[in-house]
Amino acid sequence: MQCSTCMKIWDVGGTECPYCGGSPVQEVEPDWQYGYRLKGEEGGGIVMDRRQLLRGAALLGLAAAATGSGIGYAATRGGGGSAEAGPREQVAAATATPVSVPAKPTDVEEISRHPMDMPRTADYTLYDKGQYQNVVQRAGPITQEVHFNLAEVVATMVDGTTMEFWTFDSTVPGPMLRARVGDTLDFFLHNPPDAQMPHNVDFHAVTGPGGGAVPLDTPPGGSSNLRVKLLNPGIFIYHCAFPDIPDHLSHGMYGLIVVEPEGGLPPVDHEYYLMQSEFYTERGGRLAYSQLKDAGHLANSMEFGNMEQPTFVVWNGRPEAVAGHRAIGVHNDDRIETGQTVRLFVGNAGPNLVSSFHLIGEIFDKVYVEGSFDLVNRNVQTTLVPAGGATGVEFKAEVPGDYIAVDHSIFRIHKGAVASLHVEGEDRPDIFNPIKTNNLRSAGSH
Ligand SMILES: [Cu+2]
Repeated sequence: MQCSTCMKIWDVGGTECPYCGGSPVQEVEPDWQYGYRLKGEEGGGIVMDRRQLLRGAALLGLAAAATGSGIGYAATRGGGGSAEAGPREQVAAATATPVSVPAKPTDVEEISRHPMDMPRTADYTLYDKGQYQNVVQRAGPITQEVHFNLAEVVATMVDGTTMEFWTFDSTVPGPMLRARVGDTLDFFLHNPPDAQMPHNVDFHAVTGPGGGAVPLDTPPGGSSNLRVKLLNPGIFIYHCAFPDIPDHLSHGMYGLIVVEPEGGLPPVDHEYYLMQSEFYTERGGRLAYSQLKDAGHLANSMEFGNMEQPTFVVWNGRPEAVAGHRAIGVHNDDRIETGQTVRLFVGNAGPNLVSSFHLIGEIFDKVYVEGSFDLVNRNVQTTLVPAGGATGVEFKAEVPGDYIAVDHSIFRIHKGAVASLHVEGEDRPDIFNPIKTNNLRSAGSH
């Protein structure tokens, strides 16, 4: 059913909206492309003006450009982008526009931590105020003093749609830490006085009860300090584990800590930091993220978390965070050239879903299975990243063009799980040679 007043949808019947008490309510049914439609009416019964229609069609086009997904092809075929949009496009446009609560003013301009924003070395002795400082010449194990500042912020999830995030250092994911086995982590957690609640950190790299969570419980206005020795190498996640743990995890409180093996990791030309996670909102999981633009402020939903039906599944905090001008390899000081090697540190915070990590058009030459540097698999297409786990992958870029990293549970690209990577260089017809193509996509990669 759908409320005609607040436009929210629920599964079981009734004549009154359980959210706002409004009436009348209308019966809806699942729609193969857009999630739902008014029952039996194929878009009929939704009154729209021409401006709304065009806006909805434009949003679909944007989504297609960002994802390279089939949405765009279907929309073009059905007349999206023109004033002659068909009934399915009308439904899509209508679902993009209802606003229950207006978008809130944002506390940060960008919630996403860029994949390049990570330490290039494990040889620093201070992380503070967002900076990796005091790089040293390592002769053996070192002590790293690390300061995380907690921040509960409102930020943009998609254009016109805000959410509340709880963060380490104001981004999702939080800062990546990098040490070497045998190092000591002298960790400080600071919670500002205006915070709503306590937070902590459970480091999966830490040996000891709770991974440090309980001693790091930090109330608003407080700080805490835990000193640990890193006994095991690997790629680990960390996350807030203050009760209710699912509530804190699903607000964005996680990141990676890489503990390099003795002697360090083999050198590569480029390294990046990617982290998958889900966000659960009152809108549930019916719509594509592109249909949730201009949806106003979306409250977190424990109900949809319990049902494991995310609204968003994302790389680095929000849909399209690693695309367009924020894609990997498009920045002047970080071009990936053919012949160069790339390493991705990939975490999965969950809270619920297992990721089937795949880079379309590449084969991983090496996979550090489940984040362990001791188990290397080779020539892998797709690798599993468990919720609360991580992996590392390496590949050599041979053919220029645009590549897309996905969770190959593939409907999740509708929910935002797409990250783009660009490779430059001379064409390699000896490896990849389009003999006859039909140019169906004018915005092709190459
Ligand atoms: Cu927390």
